[in-house]
Amino acid sequence: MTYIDECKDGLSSCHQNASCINTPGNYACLCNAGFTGDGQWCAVCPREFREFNNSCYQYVSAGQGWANASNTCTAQGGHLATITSEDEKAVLVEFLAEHAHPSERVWVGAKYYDDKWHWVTGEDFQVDHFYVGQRVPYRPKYQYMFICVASQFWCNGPQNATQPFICEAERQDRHPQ
Ligand SMILES: [Ca+2]
Repeated sequence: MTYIDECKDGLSSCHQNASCINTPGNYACLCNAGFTGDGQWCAVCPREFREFNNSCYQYVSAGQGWANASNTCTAQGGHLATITSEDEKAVLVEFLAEHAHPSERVWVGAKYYDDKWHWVTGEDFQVDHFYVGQRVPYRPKYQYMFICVASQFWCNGPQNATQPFICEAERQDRHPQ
């Protein structure tokens, strides 16, 4: 009986962030410390998301209404992006500059009700970067927040507007707060 060392012979399908462990007749892939996955895929962010300045974001260019966009993010293990610090605001500006077209309006995870804005995650709404006159819905049904990529300002619109969006997910190597 001949043993093949799939690890040594480069025959394994382990992800670049995994270690290959040779076993008789087979091999196993184990994610390295700090990464999570099944060995074929090991990352700090869930699939579909990419790491960007220590966070996990995904830019979805195929436009959807706000509610569908929100569901799409949830189905992938995240939520529409929430902006809860000046740092995160800056990170998202950078992320959008890399992915979105300047003319685009991009949904994020805030909704207006009970006379104020709420993040979909329930995080405190503290950072404020609304465009002049946009902090209160421009029209009664304009209860959904988007970012104007060119100006970086926050604006509000109706949920059926078809726009690209940003999803955010927790890093898998950290415990969610
Ligand atoms: Ca966030």
